[in-house]
Amino acid sequence: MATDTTRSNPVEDIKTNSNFLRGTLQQGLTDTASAGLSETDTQLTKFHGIYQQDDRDVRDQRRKQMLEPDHSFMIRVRMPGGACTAEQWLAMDAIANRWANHSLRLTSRQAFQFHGVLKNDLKTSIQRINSSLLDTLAACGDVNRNVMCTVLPELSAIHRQVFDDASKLSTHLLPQTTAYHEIWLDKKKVVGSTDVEPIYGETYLPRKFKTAFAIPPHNDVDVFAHDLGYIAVVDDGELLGYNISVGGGMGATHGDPKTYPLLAQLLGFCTPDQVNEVAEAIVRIQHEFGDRGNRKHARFKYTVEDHGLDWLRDQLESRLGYPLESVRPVTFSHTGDDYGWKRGEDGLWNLLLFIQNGRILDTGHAPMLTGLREIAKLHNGEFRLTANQNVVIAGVTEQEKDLIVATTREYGLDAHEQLSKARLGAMACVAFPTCSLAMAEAERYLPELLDKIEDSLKQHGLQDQDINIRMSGCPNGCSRPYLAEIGLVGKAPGRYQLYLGAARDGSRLNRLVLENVDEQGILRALDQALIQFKYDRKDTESFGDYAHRIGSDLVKGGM
Ligand code: SRM
Ligand code: SF4
Repeated sequence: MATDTTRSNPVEDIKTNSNFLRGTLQQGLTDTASAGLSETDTQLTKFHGIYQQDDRDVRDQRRKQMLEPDHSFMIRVRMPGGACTAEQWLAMDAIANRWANHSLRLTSRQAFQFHGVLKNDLKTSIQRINSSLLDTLAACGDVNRNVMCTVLPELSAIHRQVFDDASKLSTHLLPQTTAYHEIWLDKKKVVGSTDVEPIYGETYLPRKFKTAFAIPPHNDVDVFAHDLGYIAVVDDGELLGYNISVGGGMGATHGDPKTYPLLAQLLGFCTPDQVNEVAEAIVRIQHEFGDRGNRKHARFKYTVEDHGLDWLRDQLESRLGYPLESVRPVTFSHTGDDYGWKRGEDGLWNLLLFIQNGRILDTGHAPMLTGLREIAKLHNGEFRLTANQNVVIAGVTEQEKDLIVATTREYGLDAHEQLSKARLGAMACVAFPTCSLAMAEAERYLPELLDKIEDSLKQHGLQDQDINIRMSGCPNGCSRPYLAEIGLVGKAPGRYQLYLGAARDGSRLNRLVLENVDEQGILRALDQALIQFKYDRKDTESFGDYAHRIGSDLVKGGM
């Protein structure tokens, strides 16, 4: 598809005319006639980490009653590498209870999300986030988003360096406009000062841009799903630098063959001190050459695909003024999280806990929100949110350990000790009722579907198999379903596209094998695939590799 670098889509105009992301937000926030904001301002709030949403469960009913949608807002906190202190955890918990829907949502990009915040409470919530020394700037919008970093705790020294590089890059690529501080934090603009966006300019990027840092052999961040990836190259305990990967992305649109998920490709190698300049040059290339005419073709993955890897390397090297070194050999072994206790080289302990679909709330049998609050009160280290919607209680001392174990038991936070591998490895996006783009359920439905898949696994003696299952409520792929051994992508209420066969190390996408299937169809197809897998697989072949080898024949007879 031809790339249009002229500015012709409406969001480009909104950005250009926004006075560096101000729009009419100040006025909109005080307008009591509506619980929402103007259409234009809802595009701009994204750059401030805020999405306007409405309760999809009551949308039709309200429309019939001639009422405006039941508006509220989602706030996403930017936290590089998903790290926060215990004190910050307590601050987030307080916001969730006071101004949001009494839940904290851990995202697939290591961030907190609050849902159900009313317009009137937005400013106070953002101020509280900032007074805890976290913020929401650039958590969404056409900019570099929250920079991800593996939570890998065992190699504490390397982790610290890589995490440091990720944090510095996050700061380096932040927007410079003072709009955020004026609107949310009541900071006065210095008289006579003008905004400068040295990297982004007034049009920012053509589309969102995502960066991740991984330390092999763990690929817990799904590095190849990112626009830009840094893959640590470590030799004899020393961080030599990073292999650079470019052009990954998950999003697609049903029925539009010009949109598709793509895995990132390896471009070259850079040293740790070159990380920021490499990223800045790549962002500038995307700024210049990304498609501003068509938002469905505006992600960096299409820029790379349209122009080619050699073109990109030439562009990059001419901006850097030096050639990139060649990619170094490294291998990944797996995606997903490793649960339980791990001791770091620094002698401190780290406990990775399972949070189903990232949703932390108090339920009768598991008052997890309260439990994690209690842990935050007694814990002196930090928390790290994982890229798989889970949490690590990090930097636990030997003395603290027993009390933390007892607290996890008391509040039902020890589920990783009992649940099936399939459930522990599963992930669903938010979808209904808050996501405006959801076509089918995901977070609210996957646990129930997993009960049935677990039955099938048990029936075939496969209950100990580690098969990775991800569900998204639409083809945008927020749970990275195209990188799952079993991927389910919402098509319509109760209906999904079934994908099979991704590699367990995150290096191969799965393939569409069945379209528009309901629960019965999914279970029948999986049951049939699992039986064949049981009898036909080679040695220790994973389900993903087996499904990839057999292809769509695996599910044909079951339909
Ligand atoms: Fe996402 C849009 C939720 C990770 C691809 N995503 C949305 C919105 C904001 C819907 C909207 O635009 O109105 C969803 C809000 C739902 C809600 O109610 O909270 C949403 N995305 C999420 C989260 C919360 C899913 C989750 O359950 O954890 C993740 C938040 C991450 C964060 O902290 O920043 C989330 N989204 C992802 C990922 C995974 C990743 O980045 O590793 C992807 C696929 C990777 C990629 O970007 O290619 C992803 N989200 C999208 C897309 C498709 C983009 C595209 O290239 O086509 C959209 C729609 C869009 O941008 O137009 C989208
Ligand atoms: Fe919403 Fe679709 Fe993302 Fe799920 S995949 S959160 S339904 S945009």
